[in-house]
Order: sequence, then structure tokens, then C-alpha cells
Amino acid sequence: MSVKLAPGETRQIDVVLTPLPPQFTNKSFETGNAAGWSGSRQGLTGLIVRSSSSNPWELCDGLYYLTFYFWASGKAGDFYEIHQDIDLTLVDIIRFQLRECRQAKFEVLVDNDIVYSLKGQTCPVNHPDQEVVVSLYSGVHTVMFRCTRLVDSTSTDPSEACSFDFDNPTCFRKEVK
Ligand SMILES: [Ca+2]
Repeated sequence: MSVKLAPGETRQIDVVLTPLPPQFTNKSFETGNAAGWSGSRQGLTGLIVRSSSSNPWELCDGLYYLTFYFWASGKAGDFYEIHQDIDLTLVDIIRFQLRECRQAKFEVLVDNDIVYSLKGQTCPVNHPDQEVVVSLYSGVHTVMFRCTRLVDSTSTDPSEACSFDFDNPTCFRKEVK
């Protein structure tokens, strides 16, 4: 939006984020599984819904969160992705919680556009309130969350496994107060 001001005039503009429907089905994985999500994978990868009571994660919304998991042994390019079709007409921002665990990158795609990318480097690092701007999209689009292995490994040591934890992708609209 644009606000026309007189010469010398200043004005405080407060932008608030309002959560709005539509939202991702089972966005916080509180069913205890990945019900409502579609996905595909390549290589030695897994998808695990974890309970924060047995695997604590301070950014977890509710009790459960999702882990994209890579075995210690695997090839660069192995991936796991989950997606849903969402009407983005009124959505400005998708916000989510993320924790990296090395040797992989986490991406968000709208159809084939990569709109967010983070390379994991250390283990573990929290990335609270990550935001993707999707204001340019209207209508129904496929929103995908994808985790991809970055390096080949023939290790059999389970401690060499890598993962990304993910929870609560939420759609917001920006509103000016
Ligand atoms: Ca959750």
C-alpha cells in the first residue's frame, strides 16, 4: 500500500501480522503423525514426528514436531519433501520454526520457485520465526518444504546422521494499523 504525506509530515505506521485461514492441514503435527501432508523422497532419508516430551525442542509448538532425517551414509542430493496446496491470495507471510543439524539445506518452494533456503553448518542451531514472503502469489499454489543432503558420506556412525527439525508453518496477513 502507499501513504501520501504532506511535505515535512511524518506518520507512524504499525504493521501487524494476523494469522488467517487458509492454513496448512495439521500444520503443527499435533496428530502425532504427518496426516494431511503429501511428500516424496530420494535416498536414505526419513520423516519422523517426534514428541517434545521425549525429544525436547524449545521451539516446538504444542507437543509434536517433524524431523527430516538423513542416515549417516548417503549421497549428496538425497532429499525428503512434504507439501500441500494452499490458496495464497490473502497470505503475505509463512512463518515456521526450524532447527538445523549440519550437512543439509532446508528450502521452501512455491510451485518451482525457491523462496527460502538455509544451509545447515553446525549442530544444533535454532532458527525461530523463519519467514517466507509470498505476497506476490494469488490463487492456489503448491507450497513445499524440502530438505536436501549436501555431501556424500559412507560413514556407518549414527552420530554422523543429519537432520532438520520443523514445526508450525503458519500463514499470516500483514495489516496496517
Ligand atoms: Ca507442533
